[in-house]
Amino acid sequence: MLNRYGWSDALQQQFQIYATRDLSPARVIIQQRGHYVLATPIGEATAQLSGRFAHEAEPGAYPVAGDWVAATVRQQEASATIHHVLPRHGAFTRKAAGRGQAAQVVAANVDVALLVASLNANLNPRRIERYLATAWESGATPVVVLTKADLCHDGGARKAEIEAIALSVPVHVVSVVSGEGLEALGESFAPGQTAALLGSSGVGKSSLVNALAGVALMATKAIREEDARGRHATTHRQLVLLPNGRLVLDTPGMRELGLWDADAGVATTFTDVEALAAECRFNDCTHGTEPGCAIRAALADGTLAEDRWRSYGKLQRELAHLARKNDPRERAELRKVWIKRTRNYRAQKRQRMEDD
Ligand SMILES: Nc1nc2c(ncn2[C@@H]2O[C@H](COP(=O)(O)OP(=O)(O)OP(=O)(O)O)[C@@H](O)[C@H]2O)c(=O)[nH]1
Ligand SMILES: [Mg+2]
Ligand SMILES: [Zn+2]
Repeated sequence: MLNRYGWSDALQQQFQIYATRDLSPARVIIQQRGHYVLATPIGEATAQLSGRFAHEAEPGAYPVAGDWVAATVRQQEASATIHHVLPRHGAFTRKAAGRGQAAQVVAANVDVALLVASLNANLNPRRIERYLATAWESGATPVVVLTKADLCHDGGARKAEIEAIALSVPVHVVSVVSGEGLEALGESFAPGQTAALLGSSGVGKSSLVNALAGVALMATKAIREEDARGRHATTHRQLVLLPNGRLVLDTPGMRELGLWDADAGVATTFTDVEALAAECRFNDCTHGTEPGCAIRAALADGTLAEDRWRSYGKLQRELAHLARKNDPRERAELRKVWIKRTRNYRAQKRQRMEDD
């Protein structure tokens, strides 16, 4: 039972310290305001925190969907009590609501982050760039999923545009209406691995879970397609075991989740350089000898500093180089570059706020 939920020898080892008592390993499959459902060795059970855990644990240590826990299970009542949370990997956190407040963990033990955006809405490459940076930072491997292909006539071009910024990250174009791309998406990670669906409300995350599961497990809600605004159909987090042996974790849309302030506008470390490049006469300007090159003009009049331009070029080359490789060490390097990039951006943003 637990093997299907991703239980492994490594987890078994971590569990040894609890195995002496009458505790069983279990995985949190539903989390909704202090109410839990666990997958346990003897089936599903509703669960509560032990009084001691609730009393002693830091808020960030409370179990979330995807967590492995040590619990006492009462078979007759199909109920359980959670006593400990096993160490996490691949955790997604929601940024603190205010100063001095702890960041909140929203999903744990995520191997793959499915970054979902709709081809129907305004597809924002900058936003996807930030999703990617956050995913790398979490320790999960990102995959980009572009949904509602049936509503978009230039899906191929959109895909190419996103592939250009996603570097080595795979980009899937899918539709739950036509079935396009669903099988490939379902097999883009291994059986026993956990993928979390992350993306704005209404992009079709729950619809994907239902299509992959082959049954309507999750409620979905129609959106006003004219402005593509979602209505927060999903309010809890749920881990679903698919018929093909993969696990997907559905989450509420990100605006509510607050993972990224998706509406606040997105930027990367080199927004100034990117804004300049957008002014070049030719879309594919290489900033070499083309006429009407805004980058060369800015370098000439000093608006753009030489060293800033050089470090931009260096980062681009670094990313392009890493993207061509695909072994784990190079992947780790790529992850570091993304993290550095995000940190720089955050530092700049802080600096700007302090300057104001
Ligand atoms: N045409 C079309 N509509 C889709 C597709 N996928 C989802 N939809 C529709 O998009 C709307 C929103 O889908 P949901 O699955 O509820 O979106 P969600 O991302 O789970 O939204 P939240 O739970 O609010 O975060 C529903 O009306 C779906 O029927 C698709 O591939 N094609
Ligand atoms: Mg949903
Ligand atoms: Zn140029």
